[in-house]
Amino acid sequence: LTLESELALAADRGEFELFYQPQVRLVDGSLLGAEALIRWRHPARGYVSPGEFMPVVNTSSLSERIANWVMETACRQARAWELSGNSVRVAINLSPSQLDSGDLAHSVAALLAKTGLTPSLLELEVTEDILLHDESRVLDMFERIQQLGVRVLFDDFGTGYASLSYLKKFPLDGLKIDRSFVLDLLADSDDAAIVGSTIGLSKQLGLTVVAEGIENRATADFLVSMGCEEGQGYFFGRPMPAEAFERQFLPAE
Ligand code: G
Ligand code: G
Ligand code: MN
Ligand code: NA
Repeated sequence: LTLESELALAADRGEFELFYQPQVRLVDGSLLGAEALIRWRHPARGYVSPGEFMPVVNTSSLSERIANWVMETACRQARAWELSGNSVRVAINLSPSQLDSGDLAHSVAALLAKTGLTPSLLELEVTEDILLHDESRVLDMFERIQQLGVRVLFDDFGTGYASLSYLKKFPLDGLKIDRSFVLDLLADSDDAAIVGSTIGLSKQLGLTVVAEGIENRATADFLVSMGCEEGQGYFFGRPMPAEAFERQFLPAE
C-alpha cells in the first residue's frame, strides 16, 4: 500500500482528528483562541504528525477533501464553543490546493452560513508562499474573505517568500512570528532584533502580532516587554484533543 492509498483509507475510516493549541493574551495568559492542527490517529502507530503526511496529502488528489474536512470540523468546533458561551477564535492552516481550486471565499461563506459561526471567530493562516500563486486572483479572493469578517494572518512570518511590499497589498489582519525566531530569543541577539522589528512593524501597520514557539515564562515576559500582546507555545499548552482543551481552558458549565 502506498502512503497515498493508506491516507485515502484513513479518510474513509475517519482516522483524522483536529488537535487544538491555545493562543493567549501574554500579559495574563487568558485564552484568546486556538490553532487547529491535524493529526492522523493510526490504528497501529498512534498519532502521526502532519509533517509526516501533509506533504503527501498536499500533492495528491486527497488534498481538497482533507482541506474541506479540516475547515468544516474546525468551524463546527468553534461554533459549539461559541454556543456554550466561550468565544474561542479558531485558526486553521490553509493548504495550497485551496488557493488553486474553486473559490475559497465562496466555500468559507457557505460554511459560515451552514454552521452559524460568527465570522470573526474564524481565522485563516496562510504562508507567504501563497504569493507565488496568481497574484490578482489571490488578492481578490482574500479581500472577499476579509469582507465576510473572517480574519487572515500570515503564518511563519519571516521565513518565506514575501517582501515587505506585500504587507501593503495583501488584505491582512495579523502576522505570526515564526517559532524559529522565538525559541532562542533570550540568547540570540539577532533573533531579538528580528522579533523586535517585526513587532514594531506590525503595530505601525495596525496588524495583530502573534508570537509562536513560546516555551517558557521568561520568553513570554520578554515578548511583552517588546510590545507583543498575543502568543502561543508549549509554555501555555501543547496541541491537544478538543476534550482536553475544554477541560484545561474552558470554564466548566
Ligand atoms: O502540529 P505540527 O507542529 O506537527 O504541524 C506541523 C506542520 O503541519 C505545521 O507547519 C502546520 O502548519 C501543518 N499543519 C498542521 N495541521 C494542518 C492542517 O490542518 N492543514 C494544513 N494545510 N497544514 C497543517
Ligand atoms: O507552521 P505552523 O506555525 O502552523 O506550525 C505549528 C506547529 O508548531 C505545530 O506543529 C506545533 O506542534 C508547533 N509548536 C507549537 N508551539 C511550539 C513550541 O512552543 N515549541 C515548538 N518547538 N514547537 C511548537
Ligand atoms: Mn500555523
Ligand atoms: Na509557524
